[in-house]
Amino acid sequence: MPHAINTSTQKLAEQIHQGDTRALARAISLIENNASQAQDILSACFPYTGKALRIGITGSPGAGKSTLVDQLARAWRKQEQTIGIVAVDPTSPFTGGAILGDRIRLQDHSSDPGLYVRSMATRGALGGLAQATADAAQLIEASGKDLVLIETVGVGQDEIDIVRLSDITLVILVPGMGDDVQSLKAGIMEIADIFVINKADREGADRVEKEIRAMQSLSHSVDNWTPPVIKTIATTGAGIAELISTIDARKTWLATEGRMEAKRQTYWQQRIETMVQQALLKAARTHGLSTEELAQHAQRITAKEENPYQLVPNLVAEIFQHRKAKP
Ligand SMILES: Nc1nc2c(ncn2[C@@H]2O[C@H](COP(=O)(O)OP(=O)(O)OP(=O)(O)O)[C@@H](O)[C@H]2O)c(=O)[nH]1
Ligand SMILES: [Mg+2]
Repeated sequence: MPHAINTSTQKLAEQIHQGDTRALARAISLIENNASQAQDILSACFPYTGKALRIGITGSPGAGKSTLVDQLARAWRKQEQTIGIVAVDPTSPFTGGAILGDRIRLQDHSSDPGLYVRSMATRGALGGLAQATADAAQLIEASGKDLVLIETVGVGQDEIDIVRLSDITLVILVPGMGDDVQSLKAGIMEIADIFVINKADREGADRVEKEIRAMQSLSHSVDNWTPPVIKTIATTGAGIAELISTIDARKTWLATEGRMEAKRQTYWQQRIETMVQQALLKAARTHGLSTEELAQHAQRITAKEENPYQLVPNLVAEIFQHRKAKP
């Protein structure tokens, strides 16, 4: 049985829904810190979510993602669209000080209530950074933003997981810098709905485009959509208008034949599975999986005094017995 959500949590959710930025920031911090109210806040906010378009922006460190996001946000603000931006893992080992860059740009917009910017860098949250980001995006949606942009450095599994929660994914490439299409991970290439060649002011943009086209000619398009290739210069804003109309086209494409629903359904199916795993793990922690007890089990298992293949089914059985016993 779901338990009742306490009034202060309910109130926080209402404040978020009414667009209270401080309440939103506080709630995201609670999620990052894995606070006990986190699940209840998400639960209370859930009815207010599902209307925003989520756009993932991924690409190598320094590709110009933040500059591009900034340009997109400015353009959309002019169209009266409200926006939430989540910048994930700006503390990349490659660029180090980028978090400061995000903060500086954040201040640019701080007087605009239609724009909310947040950095996520905590890996301590239950389920890791990908889940904390997904949860933060949920809360931003609940605050009524039309668009949620998620910037992430596309290097690891975490980042790929983050991208999965987007409705539309932009993969940012740049000429030169050894950022050849072939050297990019296949996973990242497959998730692109739109390719952006940023820093098109540099030599080699045409070559990158040719490489993408060559790669695309080898694979057949899914559902009549071959990811378009857009060239941008994020520092000047060149190509941003074309990028926006391409995003609109993709949005229209998603809106037909139930594609958006199908995509979100796939996402939730995976997400529920992860959530169940975590809930079980959490229950197991109260049934002999505390760090100390784990160490004791490990010691006994190493000494052949205990069998891990019996221990685990027993632990799982205990969890379910406990669940059933509860009124
Ligand atoms: N020449 C040129 N420089 C650019 C362009 N876009 C961004 N830059 C510069 O590239 C650098 C990195 O830009 P960011 O927007 O911080 O890149 P990022 O991908 O967000 O970087 P990380 O978040 O650290 O991975 C900055 O100095 C930008 O001014 C562009 O189109 N042309
Ligand atoms: Mg950045």
